[in-house]
Amino acid sequence: MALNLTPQYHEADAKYRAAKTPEEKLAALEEMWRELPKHKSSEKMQAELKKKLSAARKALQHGGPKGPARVDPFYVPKSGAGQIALIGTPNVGKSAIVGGLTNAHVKIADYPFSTPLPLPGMVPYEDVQIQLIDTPPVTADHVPTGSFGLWRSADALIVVADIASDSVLEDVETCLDHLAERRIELTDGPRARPDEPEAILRVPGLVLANKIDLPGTNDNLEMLRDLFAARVRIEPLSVRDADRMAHLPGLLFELTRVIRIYAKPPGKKPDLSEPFVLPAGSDVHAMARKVHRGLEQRVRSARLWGHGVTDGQNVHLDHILHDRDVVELHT
Ligand SMILES: Nc1nc2c(ncn2[C@@H]2O[C@H](COP(=O)(O)OP(=O)(O)O)[C@@H](O)[C@H]2O)c(=O)[nH]1
Ligand SMILES: [Mg+2]
Repeated sequence: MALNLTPQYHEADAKYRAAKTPEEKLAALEEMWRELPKHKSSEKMQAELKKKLSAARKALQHGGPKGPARVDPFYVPKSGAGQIALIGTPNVGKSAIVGGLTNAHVKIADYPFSTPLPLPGMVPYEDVQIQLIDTPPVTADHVPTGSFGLWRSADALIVVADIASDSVLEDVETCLDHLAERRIELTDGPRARPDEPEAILRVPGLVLANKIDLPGTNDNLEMLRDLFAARVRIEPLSVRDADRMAHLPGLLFELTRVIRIYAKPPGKKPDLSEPFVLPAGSDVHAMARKVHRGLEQRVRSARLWGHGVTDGQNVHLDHILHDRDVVELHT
């Protein structure tokens, strides 16, 4: 039987080979483990991966054979429909955004470096939750240790800028440069999964031009757009503006590039209580695998309610699904 490794597995494998720190290695291995099909023909790979995982965990706990105990405080386990990390220079409003959308106890302060470690919160959007991570600031000549691993593993990245600041252009450039140095570019399209370690990683992302409520910021926004709009999407924001904040969860969901699919047991009503969350572009086959590992081998046909089909239409297993589709699987 073929192993049928997913593109996500190959991407995680590439990350593992490119990993420079024990934290990055472990994060990549954990991703590989999640993505590895767990069936008979992959038993050998499973065993090898388990060995590597336990070695990587030990290396982290002990800091190597002789070193002191060490846990990476920058490693944030993924949770919810997607993980989005903020990047920004000091005082741009990163913590205010996370504090405004989630229950995380962020510290919002008008002095710099008030956020020493990444702090995740969960943003509710319709029937899913999106993980949004507040982070310590970057400056032109400083990137907090550990940021790199987070930037690579996050599903999406948001550069936060203070549009009222005289240095807003340099600040955005600083963030994009730090990413570029680590071979990361923000994209309006899907996450691109390079096979070779040296390839540029394209991560869904945008710039939030925050504090648009402050006077005289429209000129800066225009300048920012003139300079950067060709490279990256720019969205104005004000944490003080309830309407703009209310639009943010939808924007975050868009960035995660996932779709929500509901399962309908044959002869019953669809289960709308909790969606299956899949990468955009997934087909019925991927849905079956998500419902139950191994089910994808047994599913023979499917009926679909939703985007671009008549209700209950029979579709092929390679039919590409859309957000909010309802699928009935037949084995
Ligand atoms: N006027 C205005 N002030 C904001 C906005 N967002 C954040 N602030 C203020 O900017 C300062 C820095 O915010 P903070 O979230 O701590 O920035 P961080 O360093 O990027 O995490 C605080 O005094 C916030 O109250 C906004 O949209 N408008
Ligand atoms: Mg902060």
